Amino acid sequence: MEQTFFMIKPDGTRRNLVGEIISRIEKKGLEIKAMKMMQISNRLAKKHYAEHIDKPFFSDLKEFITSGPVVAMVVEGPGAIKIVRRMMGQTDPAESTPGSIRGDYALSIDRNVVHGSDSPESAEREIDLFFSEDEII
Ligand code: RTP
Ligand code: MG
Repeated sequence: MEQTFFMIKPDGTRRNLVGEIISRIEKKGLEIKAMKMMQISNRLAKKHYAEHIDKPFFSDLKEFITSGPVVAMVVEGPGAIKIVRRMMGQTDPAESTPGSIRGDYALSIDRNVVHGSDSPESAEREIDLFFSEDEII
């Protein structure tokens, strides 16, 4: 069994897409092992998006991801990391197939509704950043 970190971003909570998105995860057969609604601090944003800290879009990304509540999850299933990434669609919603979360609910790259870990290393790092061991069922 593989675990991934999955998050509904502030635009998703603001637009009341939480139920819709969680429903897709559940219907796919993936298991939610941990979940919380929280507001990301500047400090956590820098850690979570450390790989992008020197990119030109970083300050906008940090501003956005800290702008409202997110719903953070640990999602488990066989091949969960790749499966969740495929369910999300491409980073740029304009490139995302209809039927994917971003393909169905997003219009722009800087408001793309969800995050999912992109590799086993990211999954381990991100789960550890957002959850303590006793929060994971
Ligand atoms: P995420 O980490 O949020 O799940 O998104 P991702 O893996 O699909 O994309 P990533 O390359 O990790 O980028 C993180 C977020 O930064 C914003 N971004 N903007 N303007 C741009 O060229 C650009 N590139 C990336 C996006 O909001 C992306 O989700
Ligand atoms: Mg990423």
